[in-house]
Amino acid sequence: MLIKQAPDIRSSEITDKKLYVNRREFMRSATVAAAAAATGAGVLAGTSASLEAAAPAPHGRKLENVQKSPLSLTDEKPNSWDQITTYNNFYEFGTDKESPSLYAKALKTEPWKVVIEGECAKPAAYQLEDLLKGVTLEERIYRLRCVEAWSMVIPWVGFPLSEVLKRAEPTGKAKFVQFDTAFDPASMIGVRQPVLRWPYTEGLRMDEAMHPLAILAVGLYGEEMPKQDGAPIRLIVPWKYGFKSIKSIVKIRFTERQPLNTWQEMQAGEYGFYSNVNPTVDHPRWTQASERRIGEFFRRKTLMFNGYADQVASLYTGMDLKKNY
Ligand SMILES: Nc1nc2c(c(=O)[nH]1)N[C@H]1C(S)=C(S)[C@@H](COP(=O)(O)O)O[C@H]1N2
Ligand SMILES: [Mo]
Repeated sequence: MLIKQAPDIRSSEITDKKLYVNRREFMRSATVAAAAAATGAGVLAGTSASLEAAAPAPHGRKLENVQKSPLSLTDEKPNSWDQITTYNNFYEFGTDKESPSLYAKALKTEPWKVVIEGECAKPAAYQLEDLLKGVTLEERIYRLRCVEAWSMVIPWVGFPLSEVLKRAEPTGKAKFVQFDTAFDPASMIGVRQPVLRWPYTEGLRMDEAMHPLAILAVGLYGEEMPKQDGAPIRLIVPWKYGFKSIKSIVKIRFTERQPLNTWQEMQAGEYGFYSNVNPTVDHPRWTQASERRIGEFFRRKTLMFNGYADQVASLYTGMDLKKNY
């Protein structure tokens, strides 16, 4: 990745950056900027993990037979393993970005059961291995845009959510799908406080859930999912704000009525059910027109539906996206 040469960085920009970057990350990039100034180098390969996309490395178990997908981004460089696994939102393990990487280790992910229930002909309680039988794992390199206005590019490994949903044979009454995260106060230090209503719950409309871009992810960078990123199985809906992409799923439920997702229940004026990435609808407390890509110095423009408009805009024809935020 190219690092902007130190002489081009105005001190006002550095001050601005301090306001929105967490302290640890600022210190890291400030160190690199200083090193660049000292050596006169514009590119410092390998100087800092936060600035170099790490090649797949043996952090966990390698996933076998992962296929490339034509639905992956090809023109944006993925964030590094280090960035993706140390800057997380996973409130079950604390509300700051570093806590999940420190505390999610306590989560016991084997064995793992996923219950599929509600409006379907074939409800079942699957062991994870059985749920994954017959699915082809694909690498899906997607943008992830948090409602807090930061973003990353992440090489997930997963498979279409639709495959699991179809297997359950949803009935005509199944209009929505609800997802629940595990709730285990013994291993999740965050759930001992009523920060959110637990278990963390999310939902999608049926046609959104069936869309080919919506995946269940079990890994990243070709390896099994790190716990802080939602092991052993999580949802990824790349055109919606990150909080829709619920982690460590234990239940999938077909419903007739729209589920009440956790963040909407917390603060309905700020977080809706749809939560499509939309640069024209600001969060009441900050702009959504731009975002900070983790590892980059300057903000970039946020794209409608997080850049996936060609694929998903038709799901919302006729809807007022300012009302249905
Ligand atoms: N169960 C659960 N899922 C969750 C969250 C959470 O706190 N709990 N945070 C969400 C938010 S706000 C974001 S931005 C993404 C972050 O995913 P990442 O940490 O793997 O980048 O996870 C989402 N899924
Ligand atoms: Mo988020």
